[in-house]
Amino acid sequence: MTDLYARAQFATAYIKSQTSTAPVLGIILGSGLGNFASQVENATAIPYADIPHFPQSTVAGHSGKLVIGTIAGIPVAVMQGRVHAYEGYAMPEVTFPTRVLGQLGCRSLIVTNAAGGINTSYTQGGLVALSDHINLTGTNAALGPNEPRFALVPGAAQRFFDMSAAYSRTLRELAQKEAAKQGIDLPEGVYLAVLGPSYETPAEIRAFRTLGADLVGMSTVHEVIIARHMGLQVLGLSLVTNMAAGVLDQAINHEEVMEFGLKAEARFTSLLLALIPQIDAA
Ligand code: CYT
Repeated sequence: MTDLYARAQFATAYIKSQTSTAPVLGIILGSGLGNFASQVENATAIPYADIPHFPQSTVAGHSGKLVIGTIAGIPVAVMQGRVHAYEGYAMPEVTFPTRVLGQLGCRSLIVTNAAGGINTSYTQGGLVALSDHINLTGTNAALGPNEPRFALVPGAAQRFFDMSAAYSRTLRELAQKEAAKQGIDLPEGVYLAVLGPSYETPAEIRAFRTLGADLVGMSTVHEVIIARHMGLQVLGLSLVTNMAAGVLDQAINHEEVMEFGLKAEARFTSLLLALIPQIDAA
């Protein structure tokens, strides 16, 4: 079975055989944010290893389970862990789970990640709502033959597709309002993606700041490109786990990235719990 669409359908059919819940919202949890999956009620947790064609994460802190159930009564599919291009996965594999979320019935997607703060007004442990992205990974998730059957809404899944409103203004406004209500600081920012796995150099970070980037990371943009190809609405949230290279006079390490995930967990969780029913209604 080489056809991407057929593989995605096969994986989707397997998942549907494991749960009667039909998710309308997908959530991809980034490094250090995986505990949010414990918020899912009436949960069916399916290890990625059990799902046909699903890629397996090799990174510490990415546990590799699809958790389907409800949050605040809304049927959701939560990806606890994702795979990255730097692990050696090809683009269709990195974005395979996003394709499957769409086929499961999701019409909105919340993508989250751990990112380095380039904008010096950000603080470690802070949350940022993505307003846009810059893809400097040197590749594109929609490479290869176009598959119109991936369209979830009329006009989607074209060969060339619009990215001018990749991060839904409506969902961003809901996030801003809810954050303000809860007293959570939620600035907006542009996420720049690199391939990784090396962290960036200080010279790269200075260059990225000049280019208009507020955050840097190694994920998200591929999933967002594929979500937009299919016609999903996207909300992007970054957790600033560290200031990017050269901003502070110190080295960057993965343990710090994980530690700040845990510290931000309460804010992240209460923001998302309140947002989910609003996104479903939007
Ligand atoms: N931090 C991070 N660069 C960083 O500085 N989490 C990803 C990429």
